[in-house]
Amino acid sequence: MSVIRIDTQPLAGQKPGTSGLRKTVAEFSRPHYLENFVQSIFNALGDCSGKSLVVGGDGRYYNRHAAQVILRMAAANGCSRVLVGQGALLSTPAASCIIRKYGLDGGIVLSASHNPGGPEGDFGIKFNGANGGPAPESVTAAIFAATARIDHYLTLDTADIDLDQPGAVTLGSTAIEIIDPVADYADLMASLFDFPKIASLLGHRRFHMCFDAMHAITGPYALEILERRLGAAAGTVINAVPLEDFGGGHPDPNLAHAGELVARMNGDEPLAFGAASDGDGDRNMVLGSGVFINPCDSLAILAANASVIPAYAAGLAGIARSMPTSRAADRVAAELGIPLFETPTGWKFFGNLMDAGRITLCGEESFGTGSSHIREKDGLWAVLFWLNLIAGLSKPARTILREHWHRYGRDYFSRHDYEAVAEDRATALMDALRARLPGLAGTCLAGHTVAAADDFSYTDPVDGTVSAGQGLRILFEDGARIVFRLSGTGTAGATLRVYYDSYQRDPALLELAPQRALATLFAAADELAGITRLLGRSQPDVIT
Ligand code: G16
Repeated sequence: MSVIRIDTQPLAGQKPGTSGLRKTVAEFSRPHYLENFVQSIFNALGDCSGKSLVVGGDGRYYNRHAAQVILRMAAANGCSRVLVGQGALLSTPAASCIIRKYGLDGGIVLSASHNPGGPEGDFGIKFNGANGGPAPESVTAAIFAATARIDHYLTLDTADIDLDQPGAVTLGSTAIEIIDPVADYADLMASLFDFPKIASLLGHRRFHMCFDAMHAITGPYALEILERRLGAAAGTVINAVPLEDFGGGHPDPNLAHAGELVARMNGDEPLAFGAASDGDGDRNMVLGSGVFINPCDSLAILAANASVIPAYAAGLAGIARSMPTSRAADRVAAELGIPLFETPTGWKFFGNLMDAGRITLCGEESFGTGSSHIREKDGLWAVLFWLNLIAGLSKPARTILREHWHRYGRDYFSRHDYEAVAEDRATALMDALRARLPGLAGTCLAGHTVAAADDFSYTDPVDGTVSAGQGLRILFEDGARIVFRLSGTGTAGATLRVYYDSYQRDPALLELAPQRALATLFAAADELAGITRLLGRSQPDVIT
């Protein structure tokens, strides 16, 4: 088995986005495309000799092939040890857990998250560092720079190895360990939450719940934790077998795509609690009986009640949320007397704050919630947190939600996505709006007067890195807000995201449908940015 050097040249379209490189399978299948990017990761890391990594992914089409390619290239580049999940499977949170638990130098995670899979679907690859978190912008910039210089990659002249049996093999002089992808993560969850209390809730004859794994990676994790360790009834976890095309579904845990879960929540025997996770297991959606718990509210509620959970009973250091996420968590942080950090969209911005001990909990409107137990957002962790709260407070999820609104007021929130828009049109809309920001204060739009408007810029309080151009914010005198951003995770054209939130304290107005409560802001956004006129779209493609 010898190291071979393959000549190549830079390929277009290898700039990492919000969360690694996410492209269609067709793009990844182009000659040298995957190999160029993987070698660029190794080149950006510098000398790889002696380095240890974890590799695994969400099980989508191309996952197994990519894992084999990466193992050969890791060996050829001199890595000394690579842990790989059995079947090349690993959820994103489990990868983060394993990097931290075994003190590895990093990991390569294969996933396009909630994007559809299969030969016609998407694939993705992201690098996580030694803290277990997504590579910060300095590292993704170095990887991108390496993709522009690459002239060869290294691999081994050897066949695929059997990834379906746990055990150890050597590849060249690299030790490859094929590990149980679930055990370490399940042990970590057991150390954070009151498992006996959750088990007694799940064993209660009147508490029925459903977890929809959407034929994605969390199936094996949810079966082990919810059904085997916590004793939930068999069948609590649905769509539990990871499939390469997610069973033809869209593994995005929202009300539109988790249709089977929604039907069960509203079925003949309505459930008390429902939850779903996404392709790679880092997102979560939680539902109470008759209520959808918005991710922005979920972060605020977890923070407000964290003292119920063993791992967080000693208190929270601080909370962080991405800028477009509603300000519900800010109200909790203020009451707790702890700092609240507003970061750009992207989990990578939370890592420094956690490493420096500045925050314990963080979350995003995009169905991501997490804590410093790892450095990724964590879908099942959020579900267990909610179950521990329901058990610890002896209240159903819907009551916990309503009591929170009555105590803190409600931050109505919605996001409207315009997908697969021509890139030049989306850019023109954003450029025109950006140019108008300095003169907007005082303007009245659909009954809301603009107080301030800016293009969000973040200075990392730990290392001083400045990330500019992170979203256009329109702040109104009445406390409402509209944010415009272009997504960094789409694979077709551009996706315009428009985020809306407004604050309501009147107890009589806490139960409105968000689309109704925010309707005048939708009109204001169209009047201001000309969405209908410039994009030719009268309705968003997705509303969350
Ligand atoms: C990724 C990032 C998140 C981000 C989301 C949406 O999540 O990890 O931090 O909020 O994309 O990003 P954008 O608005 O740029 O599309 P995931 O679950 O897709 O990996």
